[in-house]
Amino acid sequence: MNRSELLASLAACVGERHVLTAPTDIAPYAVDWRRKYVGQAAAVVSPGSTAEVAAVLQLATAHRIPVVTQGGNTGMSGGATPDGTGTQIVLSTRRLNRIRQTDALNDTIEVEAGAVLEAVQVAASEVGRLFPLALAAQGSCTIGGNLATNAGGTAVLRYGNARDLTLGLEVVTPDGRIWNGLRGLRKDNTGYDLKQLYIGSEGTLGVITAAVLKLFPPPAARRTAMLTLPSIDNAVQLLNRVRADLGPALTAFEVISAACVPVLQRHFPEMRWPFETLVPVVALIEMSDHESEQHARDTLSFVLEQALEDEIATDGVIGESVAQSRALWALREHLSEAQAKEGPHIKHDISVPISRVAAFVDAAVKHVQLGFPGARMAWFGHLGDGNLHFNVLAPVGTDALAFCAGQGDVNRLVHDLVHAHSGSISAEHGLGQLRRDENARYKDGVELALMQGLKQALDPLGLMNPGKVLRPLSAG
Ligand code: FAD
Ligand code: 2HG
Ligand code: ZN
Repeated sequence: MNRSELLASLAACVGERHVLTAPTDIAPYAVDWRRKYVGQAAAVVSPGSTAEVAAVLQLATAHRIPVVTQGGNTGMSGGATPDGTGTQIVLSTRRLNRIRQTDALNDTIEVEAGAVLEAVQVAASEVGRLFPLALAAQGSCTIGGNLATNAGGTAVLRYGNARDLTLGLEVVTPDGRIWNGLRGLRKDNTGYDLKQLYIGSEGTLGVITAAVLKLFPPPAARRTAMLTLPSIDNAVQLLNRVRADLGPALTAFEVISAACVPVLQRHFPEMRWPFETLVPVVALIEMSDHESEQHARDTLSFVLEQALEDEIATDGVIGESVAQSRALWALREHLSEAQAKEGPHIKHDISVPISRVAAFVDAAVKHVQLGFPGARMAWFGHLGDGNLHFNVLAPVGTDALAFCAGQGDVNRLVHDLVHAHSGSISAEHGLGQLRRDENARYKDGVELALMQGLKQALDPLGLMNPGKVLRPLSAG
């Protein structure tokens, strides 16, 4: 099939205006959010229904056309970017964005894969419920992308990651069959739990077209506090203490290292950093209270006072209003964008057992400093989940691109330490193309072989997002 036949056949599946073919129209779909990967695509196709997704995949299978599924294109691992051959098609889920139904009594919502996360949060709140998945990209990332990457974010500590929030899925298989697994059940032991395979599969096994997600009662009040700490060890101690004091009311425990602050201030000067002096670590704590605003405030004030009294923390502020709390969160949520504006840098999305976080950070800081003098370790992240973004920025005033040419050496140093601390080299962003080969270095051989077996069973022609997560079998 030549290109014009392909385009005509795709148009027959979804309608001509939902097939993009001009290079300028395709370009935004062929580059990732970080602008690290730039590919090419034969076309971008946007189905408007599950049946249309099935028709596109039947066509792709019949003519052996590789398909890269894309949601909001906010992924951090290059998973949604086509390769450079120009032979792959991008299947965009943007038009599959309906909220199909909410069932407040069952605490569930059924949504299509292209629904933007924030729209799902709003739909849940309209029926008096909370959909707790929360991340800084929530205004553009989609539920399909969230599930395909098993996204984490800032509320995992209390509510779990995307996997924990999913009860049912609808998936189109590579050969175009529709699996309706849209069950809203909390108990269902009728065989293999197939949805778990698709969650976190990064578009390599099939296209997720819809999901049934869990909802929760919204809290009566939310309060946020920011505390300054002399070390990461103190942050871990504080986490341990607030977990005991707040129990399930603790909904987020994030940390920000000192090197992040000047970068944030440089690129978002309008944001007010609440502390005069730069300290090694700042913790951002959020509690959700099911009693009242006053109860939330009193509880968090008590936690803060105790931490100061026992010299775990050195200073702290409490968001006195919703607006103040939002302002504290905004500082955390803009770190990623600030680092992107600072220039190319080397990302690590690691997790280690919480009991080993302090030892890991101390060792990583020491070794990177020794190996790459002047490099800025602007780490931050979800301490409550043992997940840090140990990002390494070029020394101030140096050529960032040249620095990033040494990414492999920095990755190796950091990831070897992660491995030595029994951790994971991809806690929440997925492997995509960024961490595929690095993962093969650390993953158990049997586990990798089982993963290859699953890929072969579910996508025998290797058409779904080839080259992401696993090396294509033919590549050895
Ligand atoms: P895309 O980028 O479009 O795709 C991501 C992967 O999923 C690709 O492999 C793609 O092929 C696959 N995919 C997409 N849709 C489907 C589908 N329907 N069926 C099958 N496969 C599909 N991530 C976190 O986990 N936690 C964070 O806190 C976080 N914060 C972020 C902050 C910022 C500022 C940014 C830019 C990103 C952040 N991310 C975070 C990363 C990103 O937002 C998440 O990975 C998100 O889940 C991706 O959703 P998306 O719709 O943009 O997916
Ligand atoms: C976050 O926690 C995201 O803000 C992005 O996962 C992390 O930019 C990063 O490295
Ligand atoms: Zn994160």
